[in-house]
Amino acid sequence: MKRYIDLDYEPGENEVVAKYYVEPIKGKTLVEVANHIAGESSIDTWSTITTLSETMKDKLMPHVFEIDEKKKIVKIAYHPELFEEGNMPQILSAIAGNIYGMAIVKNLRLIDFSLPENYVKSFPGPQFGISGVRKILGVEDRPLVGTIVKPKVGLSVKEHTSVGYESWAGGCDAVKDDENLTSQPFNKFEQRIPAMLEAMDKAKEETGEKKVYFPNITSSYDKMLERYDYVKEQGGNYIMVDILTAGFGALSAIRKVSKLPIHGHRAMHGAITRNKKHGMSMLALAKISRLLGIDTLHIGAIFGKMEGGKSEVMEIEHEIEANNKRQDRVALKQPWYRMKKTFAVASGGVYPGVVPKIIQSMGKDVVIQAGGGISGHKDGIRKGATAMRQAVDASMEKISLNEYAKDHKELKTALDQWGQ
Ligand code: CAP
Ligand code: MG
Repeated sequence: MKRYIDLDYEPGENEVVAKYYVEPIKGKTLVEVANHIAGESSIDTWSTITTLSETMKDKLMPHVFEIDEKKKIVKIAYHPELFEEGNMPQILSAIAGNIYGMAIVKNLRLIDFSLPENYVKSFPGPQFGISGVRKILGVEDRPLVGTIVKPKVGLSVKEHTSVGYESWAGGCDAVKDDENLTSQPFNKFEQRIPAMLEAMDKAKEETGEKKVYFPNITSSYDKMLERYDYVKEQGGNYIMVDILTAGFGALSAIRKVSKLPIHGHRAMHGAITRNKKHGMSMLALAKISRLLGIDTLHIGAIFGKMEGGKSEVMEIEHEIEANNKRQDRVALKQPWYRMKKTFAVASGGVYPGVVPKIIQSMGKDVVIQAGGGISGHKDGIRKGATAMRQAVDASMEKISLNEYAKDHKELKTALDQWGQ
């Protein structure tokens, strides 16, 4: 019996809506599988069960209200009481849980979802958001420029600090640890933080600019808490979490405690997002990140070394910067009520030559991050950072990079080195 299929059903304002790409295994129809997905993600199991009263069944049953056989798209509306407010792990265990492993499913991808007002409001969202981060840096009218200390791991605290200092002094607004650097024998967290903050202060004084440092606190929750406290105590102004490897529960807890902005690194997202027929879209992960309170989030650089096409990245950016307008939730346009906006981070294989293209696609509300594209500059890290800032300045002034490079030699060197 296809109990949950109801193509005339119109989801209510208070329901959770999920959109999936569904490929049944051979011998099963899309309708059949959609019905099972709806049941397994909510009130049902494989056998006929009688424990749930008819009243509760009728109340909580999911509704498959759209099936596109050609595109293999299925939309399901879920009763709000199936979920717990403020509990992202629970929501995901339902709409992105067991269903991936069902034997009758060949491929399944959560493309998008939309939450009703009470659920959106049960999540904190970013504490600072685009405007708050801009305020900390006193930069309103251009993209922010950041770097990742390279190599990812292997540098001593002294070497790490020197890369940080040179990058800030050369023009970076933000310097961050890499995703796999936390506290290793050659570079201990407790030693790195005060050294980096001292270097940041020095660069601040010398340049007259404000600066931020994203120390990677990723670990088990208790350890992250300790590390957050330590960063705060040392006078730090940001923290960074690898949001997927650390887990959404831990991230939620850190967001509750933190008085500092949170940089969200998406390491491991490729395992979930990359296969376009399976897993979850980056769009869905980005929405989750905004709800959970990420201030700056990696979403792809379009022109860099990592996979991620232009339309996809732009759609994600649009969503994490979307405002409070009421939109059509059935069409999966999430109204964000008063939730602050997440700053998009373009990163991965970025260098000065691609900066104008990034700004053209993503606008000025973007953090442009270059690791190798700064540290690899022929004339050193400081010049590398300067070249990146020059590329941003040229773009904002709408001057071509070649033109600007005529009297900005750091940029000239970078263009000769890596092209455009
Ligand atoms: C970039 C980076 C970032 C990636 C992550 C790296 O370094 O530090 O972690 O950008 O990918 O380790 O690759 P480079 P994404 O600038 O030297 O490439 O931004 O797509 O999440
Ligand atoms: Mg990295």
